[in-house]
Amino acid sequence: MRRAVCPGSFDPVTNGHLDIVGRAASLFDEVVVAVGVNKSKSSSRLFSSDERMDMLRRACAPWENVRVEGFTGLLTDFCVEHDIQAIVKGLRAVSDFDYELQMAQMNASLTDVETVFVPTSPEWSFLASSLVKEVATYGGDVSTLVPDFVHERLAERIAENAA
Ligand code: COD
Repeated sequence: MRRAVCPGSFDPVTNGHLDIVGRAASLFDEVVVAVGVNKSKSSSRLFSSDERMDMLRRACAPWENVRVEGFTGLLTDFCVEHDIQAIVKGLRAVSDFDYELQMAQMNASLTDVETVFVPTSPEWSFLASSLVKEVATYGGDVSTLVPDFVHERLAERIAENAA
C-alpha cells in the first residue's frame, strides 16, 4: 500500500489545495490530508481545527482513497504512526521551493519519509489561504477560488467577526 500525506493549515481549504490532493489521490493508493493543529498559532486562525477538518472532509468526499485527520507535533511522527511513506507538497513558485526544500531535507533527516513536489496548476498559482481571507475581508469576490460551501462559511465568519 503506497500511502501519502498532504499536510497543511487549510485555513480555509482552497481550490489550490484540492488540486494537489486530487492529483496525489491519483498517484497513491491512500492519501491522508493532515490538518496541523498548532496551539500556539490557533489565535491567528479564522477557523478552528474542527471547522477546517469539517470543510476538508466535505471537499474531499469525492475521492474514496482520501481521508482527513488532525495532527499535532512533528509531521514525521505522524508519518511513522500512520505508516506514510511520502509527503506531497504543492509548489507555486521559486519562493515556495526555498522553504519547502529546507523542510523536505529536515523531514528526511528525522525519518526516511520522502517528499514529492507537485507543481501547482497555472490557474491556482497565485492562490493562498491568507490572500483569500484578506480579499474576502475587504469585500472582494473569492467565489471562484474556494468551494461554494467554503465561500459561504467564509462570508458568515467575516460577518460574525465584524459584528
Ligand atoms: N497550489 C498548489 N499547492 C498549494 C497551493 C496552491 N495554490 N496553496 C497551498 N498549497 C500547498 C502547499 O504544498 C502547502 O505546503 C500546502 O498546500 C498547505 O498549505 P497551507 O498554507 O494550508 O499550510 P502551511 O504551509 O501553513 O502548512 C505547514 C505545515 C503544517 C505543513 C508545516 O508547518 C508542518 O509540517 N508542521 C508540523 C510541525 C513540523 O513537523 N515541523 C518541522 C518541519 S521541517
